[in-house]
Formats: sequence, structure tokens, C-alpha cells
Amino acid sequence: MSDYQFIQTESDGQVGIVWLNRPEVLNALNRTMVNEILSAFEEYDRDDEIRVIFLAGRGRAFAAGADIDEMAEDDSVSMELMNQFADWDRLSLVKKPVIGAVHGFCLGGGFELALVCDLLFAANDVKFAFPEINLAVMPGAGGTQRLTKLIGKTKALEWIWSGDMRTAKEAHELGIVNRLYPNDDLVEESLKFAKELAEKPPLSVRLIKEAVNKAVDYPLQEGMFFERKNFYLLFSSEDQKEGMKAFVEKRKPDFKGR
Ligand code: CO8
Repeated sequence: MSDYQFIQTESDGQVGIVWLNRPEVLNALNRTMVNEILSAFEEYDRDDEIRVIFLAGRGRAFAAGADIDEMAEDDSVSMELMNQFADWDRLSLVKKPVIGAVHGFCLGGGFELALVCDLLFAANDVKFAFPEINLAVMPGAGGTQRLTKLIGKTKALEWIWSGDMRTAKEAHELGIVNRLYPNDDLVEESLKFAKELAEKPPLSVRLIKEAVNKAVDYPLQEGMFFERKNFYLLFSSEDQKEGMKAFVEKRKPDFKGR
């Protein structure tokens, strides 16, 4: 794995881990850091040894938002020319499952990064918010879109307008978080889940992710067509033959991801 300045990477079996690592500023996301996260994700996405990507933060927060110092003097033309959100667009094109484990603060751009994850596990202490309104800006990396798709228009508007912090329990009730864990167990338990997912046939995992994501954006009939094509596609895989043969032979299947 490459050397990074603001993140750390390591693998645990077939799980590729990315640690946000700017704890002195609560993992505030500067542009280089987002680019590093993207590079690590894309590297894992190409790596045959890795089946699941895992994202978590070092220190006392997952991420307290975009780096305010870095953007304070930006103007709209420099931002348009910089096109920083191209990196964010590519984050959501990653094919392998991305599991996020969040704790402490999960704010602004940090919350948007959490919403890029396919599944989100949280420590009991986590606080979620979009505090951008208090800086006279607004979410810019998908927050208004992804949160609204998850919890609905009126709840999203009320929350983003208020800038309020919501607890882990509230986020869980709203369906933002899959599972809650005591702080000390968060990483271990979430990694356990990631490893179990890594045991599943990777092509099925990948095409299920694609199809479920289409359900969010496509009308039903188009989504159904998309699902069907992916279903057919899996019947060309060696793993499909292996999975069904193993069932008939009453043995554990050995999935290769082909
Ligand atoms: N940017 C830069 N530095 C930060 C950030 C941040 N978002 N958050 C915290 N820090 C720094 C603090 O300045 C402080 O540094 P120093 O020790 O040098 O003073 C250090 O981290 C520790 O923070 P605090 O002392 O403030 O810790 P507290 O426990 O007292 O407070 C809070 C924690 C409540 C999280 C507080 O730090 C805070 O309010 N932070 C800012 C939260 C915020 O407004 N986030 C939204 C930012 S805007 C945004 O995310 C827009 C997204 C747009 C697209 C995404 C592009 C990447």
C-alpha cells in the first residue's frame, strides 16, 4: 500500500481498512485527505485479495467536517475550477462494499463521507450533524441528497436547517445507522461483520450493491430490468456453479469471485 499523509491503510484478511488520521483536528477533511481516501478505495477495489472496504477514524472523532481553515478563503470560481467534488463522485462508484464505523463526531463533510458508505455501524457516543448552516454555507458533498433519500424531505429539512447534533440512538431510529455498539467494541464488531461479508461470493455482493443502489435512483420498472440483467450475469460465473454444486453435494462452497 502507498504512503499517505492523512490516512492509514492496512488489511485484515480480505478486508481493506482505511483509517482517517488527522486526530489533532478531529479528522477534518482537507482536499488531499479526500483524494487519499479515494486512492485507497480505488486501490482496494482493484485488489483481488480484498473483498470488503472498511472506513473508520483515529482519535476522538470519525470526522468533524470539511477543513474549515482550508476553505475559508475560497470563492465560487476557484471552487468550480478546482472541481473537488469529482473525487466525491468517484467515491460512490466503488464496486466493493464499503462499511463505515463512526464514533465521536460525524459532522458536515464527515457525515457526507459516512453517507457514502453502504452500511454504517456506530458507537453509542457518536453525534451526527450538518453544522454548515452555522457557517452560512450548506452541505456540498451529497448531504442534502443522500440524507433526504434516507429519511425523507421534511425530516431532512428540519435537521439540516437546525444544524443540531443528533445522538446515535436517534440516527439508528432514523435508519441512518445499521447497528450500534459500545465504543470499545465498535471496531472489533464492525470488522467481524466485514469479515463475514468477505466470505460471501464477491460477484453476488457486488451486483447486489449495484442493483440496490439503482432502486434509490431508478423508477421501479427500470430497476427491475437492471436487477434481472445482474441476476442473469451471475449465471455466467464459476461461483454460481460452485455454490449450487456445493449445495447438492452438501459441502461448504469455495467462492473465488469469478
Ligand atoms: N475544520 C478545521 N479544524 C477543525 C474542524 C474543522 N471542521 N473541526 C475541529 N477542528 C479543530 C479545532 O479547530 C481544534 O483545533 P485547535 O486545537 O488547533 O484549536 C481541534 O480540531 C479540536 O477541536 P475543538 O477544540 O473545537 O474540540 P471540541 O471538543 O471543543 O469541539 C466540535 C468539537 C464541536 C466538533 C468543534 O470542533 C466544531 O464545531 N468543529 C467544526 C464542525 C463543523 O462546523 N463542521 C462542518 C464544517 S463545513 C463542512 O463540512 C462542509 C462540507 C462541504 C463538502 C465537503 C468537502 C470535504
